[in-house]
Amino acid sequence: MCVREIYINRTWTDSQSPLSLTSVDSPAGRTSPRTMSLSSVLSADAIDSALKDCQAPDSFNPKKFFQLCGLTKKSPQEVKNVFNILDNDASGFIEEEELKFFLQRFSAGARVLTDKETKAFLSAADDDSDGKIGVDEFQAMVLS
Ligand SMILES: [Ca+2]
Ligand SMILES: [Ca+2]
Repeated sequence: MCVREIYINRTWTDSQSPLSLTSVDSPAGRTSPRTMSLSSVLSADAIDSALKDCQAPDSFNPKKFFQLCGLTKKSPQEVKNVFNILDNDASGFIEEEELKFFLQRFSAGARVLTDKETKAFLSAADDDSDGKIGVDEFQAMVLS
């Protein structure tokens, strides 16, 4: 009796599995195959101050934002890399729907642009008036 109790006790102890603490999978939506990230082009501090400057709705100014986040000092190739990140569906253009979430590409917690801001941004960059921003239009807007 006594031996059996000890045996049972020991068996239980040996087979006790550690509490399941396996890491939770990475948050949904962050697993894009496009691994290039804005933080590899721009400094986190610069992104921060650019985002802080346009926290209030309808205060977003694309030119000022590009200056504050340091993009205006980058090479055409780096600006193109940023364009590719903003072109979330890899269509070759930044469409209005992607433009709306522009700030969230810089920081997931940022706000969406208002309709007014989105349309003003689009028309400021859209030189050929096709309703979307091509890479040349993006580069021209940022670097001119
Ligand atoms: Ca696109
Ligand atoms: Ca265009």
